[in-house]
Amino acid sequence: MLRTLLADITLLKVDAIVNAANNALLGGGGVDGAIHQAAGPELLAECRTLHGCNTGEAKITKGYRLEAKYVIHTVGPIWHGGNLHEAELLANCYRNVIKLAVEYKLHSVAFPAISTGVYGYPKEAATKIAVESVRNVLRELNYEIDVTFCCFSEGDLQRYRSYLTQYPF
Ligand code: AR6
Repeated sequence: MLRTLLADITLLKVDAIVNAANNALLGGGGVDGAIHQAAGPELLAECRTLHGCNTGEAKITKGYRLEAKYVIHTVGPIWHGGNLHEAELLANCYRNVIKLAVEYKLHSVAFPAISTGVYGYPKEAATKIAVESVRNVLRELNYEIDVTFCCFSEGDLQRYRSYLTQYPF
């Protein structure tokens, strides 16, 4: 099931929250900073053992002081105008997060709007990629999981809602 919510992702009680990280996986601003702040220094210590992450890929850690059991870290593309495989890389983030969630047999996962903050990805296009890539990979893997698109602004919430209403399946 896919749903949207206006919330601070660090407060969600789900099996895994997704972090929109950078290649170093050593923290940063935005949602990454908020997740590290809420999870505590143990998260950074585990991240150090992962030796970074390529753009479009995903790595899992424990959630430590978060309500979520796990954090799945993924690295979205920086928007450079659309000709540097940004769409494919962003779709890979969603796909690879879901693949890890399936591998760990998770029942619920919450995504932020990856790449649409500091990394500058156009929001409308990013919403479509988020919803369609999650749907496609779940269909391919024939797996049921509760997916929350956790929005951090009214504008994002409206965008996800209207996309899901317009394209319900
Ligand atoms: N809960 C939910 N969503 C949030 C939260 C929160 N607490 N805080 C921010 N957002 P961004 P990016 C939303 O910039 O564009 C970091 O420094 C935010 O409103 O966090 O992928 C990393 O270390 C936006 O919709 O991630 C990287 O260097 C979305 O999360 C870089 O930023 C993503 O915004 C990654 O940039």
